[in-house]
Amino acid sequence: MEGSSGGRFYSRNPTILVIGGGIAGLGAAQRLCRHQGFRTQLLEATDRCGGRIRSESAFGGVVEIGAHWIHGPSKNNPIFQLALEYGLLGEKEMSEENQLIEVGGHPGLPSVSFSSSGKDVDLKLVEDVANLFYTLLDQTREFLHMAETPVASVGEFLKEAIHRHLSEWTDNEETKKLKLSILNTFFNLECCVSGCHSMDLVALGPFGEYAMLPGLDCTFTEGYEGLTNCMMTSLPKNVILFNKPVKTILWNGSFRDEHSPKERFPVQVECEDGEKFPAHHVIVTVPLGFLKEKMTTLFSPQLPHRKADVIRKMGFGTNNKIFLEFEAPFWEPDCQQIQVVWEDTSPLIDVRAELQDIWFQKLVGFIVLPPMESAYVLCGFIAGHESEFMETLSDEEVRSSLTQVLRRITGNPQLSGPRSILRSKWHSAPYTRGSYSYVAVGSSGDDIDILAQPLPTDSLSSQFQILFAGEATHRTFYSTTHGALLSGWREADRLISLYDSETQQQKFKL
Ligand code: 6YU
Repeated sequence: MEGSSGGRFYSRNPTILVIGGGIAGLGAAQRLCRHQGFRTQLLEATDRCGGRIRSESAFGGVVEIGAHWIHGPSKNNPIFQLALEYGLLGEKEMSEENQLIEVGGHPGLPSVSFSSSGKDVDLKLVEDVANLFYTLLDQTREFLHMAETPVASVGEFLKEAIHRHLSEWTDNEETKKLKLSILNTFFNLECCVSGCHSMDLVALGPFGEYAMLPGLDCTFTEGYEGLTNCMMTSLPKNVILFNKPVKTILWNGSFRDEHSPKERFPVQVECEDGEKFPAHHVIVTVPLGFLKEKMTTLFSPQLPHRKADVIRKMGFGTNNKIFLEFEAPFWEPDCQQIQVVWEDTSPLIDVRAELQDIWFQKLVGFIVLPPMESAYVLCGFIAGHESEFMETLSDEEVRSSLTQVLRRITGNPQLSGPRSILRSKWHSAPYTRGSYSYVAVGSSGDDIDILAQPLPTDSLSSQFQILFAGEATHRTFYSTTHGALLSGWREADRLISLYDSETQQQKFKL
């Protein structure tokens, strides 16, 4: 059957492959499977769905190895809506009150702040420093639609502003030094939020384009993966093929399927195990980290220069979690967050030292997880090259270093260290190669749109052979689960509209 939109490849029952079973891929597959006539198949490299949504049973409870919160759980957040539909949220998370809270995307203040010499840092001082930091961070939004910015990065902007403030501080020298050390922790925290090594790598102009939704960030009591599990089980049997890492996507071709020899397909996907899947359309949802590493072998012919260039330029960094399990808590019962402040550090001074000796200084602190069966668990956050270095260490090395850190900050050399640890290793994960995307210096929101553009771009008669989804392709919600889900829906809808308009045209012709 010939037709205009798919050109010589038009079929009433197109074969559509979705590559990757994260939330973007599952979202796309769900929509496509509801459309009668589409033959949809999802190829996932690993033995599970969820991707960077990954909950593990540990310490007698559930911990999140990847995504942690629903950012902005309110009516316009599709993750929140889906979680409601599947009945995965508690009373408090669903409450109107919770949905109306606006926090501007900033993490809450710590319940306690420890310095590296074992002193409690005054929480009023921490609050003042936080106010300064977030006021300056909010000022970055002013540069959104400006043709030029005074400096290239968010980091440089913040540091220049802090320099100016410094001269107005009337505190004694010791307090000034401590304030700079606290600011250093907030810089490190922002690296975790943005998923980057340094805020000097994050572009200033487009930073304000990231959009926040109202609602107090909330978690899934039974684990985030409950959501992707529900999506997965809603799909017809045999749609998902596990352990099918895609090696090459051949496009702009004319391929046959041995089961229907008369048909021709413009794309053929080849897996690592040699199996081949001809298709009319492929929705690629693999992470930007994977694209950066493999784009030259993943696509044949190679991606157009413009898209390859964007993939190279865009930012994709590492944010990891380290869970520490204790027999008894050393923190107060009402403590929710523990901040760690390294004295004698400052965002205005670059540290030059071996990662081996300082990696743990990038750890911003811990959130206290709800008590588990018979364990007390802290979840630490660490971003950047230090986080990637941490992945190369053994569990025992990490446990031992962090025991020393905890003894130092609590001023208690006898403190019992964690009895076990568990951590994420997103940089080494072969099908992820990092945590999430950011808009790096030298790139912009337009680059995100270029990444999202289907291929080929030049020929109307064979358009939409390869479509791109995944968190890094969402211009305003990149780095989040809701951005990823919306991107999967966007690409599924693109194909649905193509075939719906084609069907209309066919009807008019009759
Ligand atoms: C959020 C949060 N959160 C913490 C940590 C991480 C992330 N995020 P996927 O990777 O899921 O799926 C791709 C699949 O493809 C996968 O299954 C692969 O196996 C497969 N694949 C790859 N190659 C293949 C091949 N060759 N063949 C076949 N299959 C292949 N998001 O909303 N709340 O709390 C966090 C957090 C440690 C690692 C997060 C959070 C990010 C999300 O997890 C992530 O975006 C989505 O899950 C991605 O889904 P996907 O389907 O696209 O890919 C101004 C400004 C600042 C901007 N930042 C704001 C802060 C927001 C981020 N906050 C994060 C915080 C945490 C703690």
